[in-house]
Formats: sequence, structure tokens, C-alpha cells
Amino acid sequence: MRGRNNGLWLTVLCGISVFACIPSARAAVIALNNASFESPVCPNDGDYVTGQADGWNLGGSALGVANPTSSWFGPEAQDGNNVGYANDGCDFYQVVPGGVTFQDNITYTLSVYVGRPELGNTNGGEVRIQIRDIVLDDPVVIQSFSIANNSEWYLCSVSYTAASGNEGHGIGIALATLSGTQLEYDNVILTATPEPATISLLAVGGLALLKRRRR
Ligand SMILES: [Ca+2]
Ligand SMILES: [Ca+2]
Repeated sequence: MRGRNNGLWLTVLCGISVFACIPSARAAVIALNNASFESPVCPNDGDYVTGQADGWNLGGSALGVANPTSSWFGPEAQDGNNVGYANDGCDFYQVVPGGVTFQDNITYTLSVYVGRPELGNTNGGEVRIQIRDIVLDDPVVIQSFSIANNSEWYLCSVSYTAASGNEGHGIGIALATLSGTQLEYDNVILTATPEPATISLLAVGGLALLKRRRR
């Protein structure tokens, strides 16, 4: 039996070794509310709603969800049919749902496609990762961006590595349009690197190995 157990452990350890060789850059995608701005539905080109984007808190009153036309962008949206739009100092923000909180030494990266339709405005915006859900809470990580050309989508991102004191706090994200500007947002993605579950699995593997050695 012992020989069979050794064989089993060899198999398990090989599995762990292979798993441990997976690059630490492996990232987990964290679910967000309405990350593609598909709710509420705007079924036809040019449809839009103001003051509503399900799952997002709205900072200001000149923002909502729209269905772009081909004169705005090509492709019209980066994902699905709709995009979020925010004018003149307004911002979308949300606390990451599902009780997901910061974990120390995990790097969180927020990315979003941003574009400006043919409106002639030239200011940019900001993508932010926040502690909890309040835009002005510290620490706040901000990546400013500008939009060079009308009717083009740009991938903007910001990263933040959680430090001591962040553990257990809610993760806030925000997409902010600067004054004098209209921006469109789509396909918001938040990742955690390395994947927290990977760390947990490796920890379990290490614990099992420790128990085996103590026998
Ligand atoms: Ca979309
Ligand atoms: Ca469309």
C-alpha cells in the first residue's frame, strides 16, 4: 500500500510542479456589474437612455447607455451593441460585486475601451481603481488618458498592487470623463494577477506535502 501511496504522491506532486510552472502572470477575471453596458437595452442605432446604466453608480446627470451608429465608431461597439457614454465631468463607478475584496500583493488591472465620437471635443478622461467605492477615498490610483482622434477606440488601463491595509476592503472602479468632453466606454475588464485561486491551490498543495513529510 505504501508503494502505491508513494506513486500517488508522485503523481500529485508532478501535478503541483506543473501547476507551479504556470507563469505568475496568470490572471483571474473578476466579474463586474454590466461590464459591457448592455443594460438597459437600446435596440436600434442611435437609441440612448440618460441617467441609467444598470449596475453602475452615476456621478452626474449627463451619462447613460447608447447604441452607437457607424458614424460614431467602426466598430460601433467593442462588445455587444451598447456602450456607456458620459459627458462633461460625469463618471461611472461601482463596487466590485460578489463580496470580492482586495488581497495583499495581488495586482489589479482595470482596462476599458474608450472612444470619442465625431463631436470635436478634445479633452480626455480617467480610469481609476479605488479603495471601497468613493472616488475621493485614498489611496486612489488614476490613469489619465487623452483621445487623439474622433471615431477610434482606445484601450486604456490602470494597475494597482494591493498593499498592507487594503486587505479585505471593497474594490471600487471608476470611469471618468473630463469637462468639455463626451466619451464612450465599453468592455470593462478587471483582472487579478496572480490569480488568487492559484495561490490558494498551491498553498493547499504545500500543506499536503508538509503533512506527508511529518508522517
Ligand atoms: Ca457593450
Ligand atoms: Ca449600433
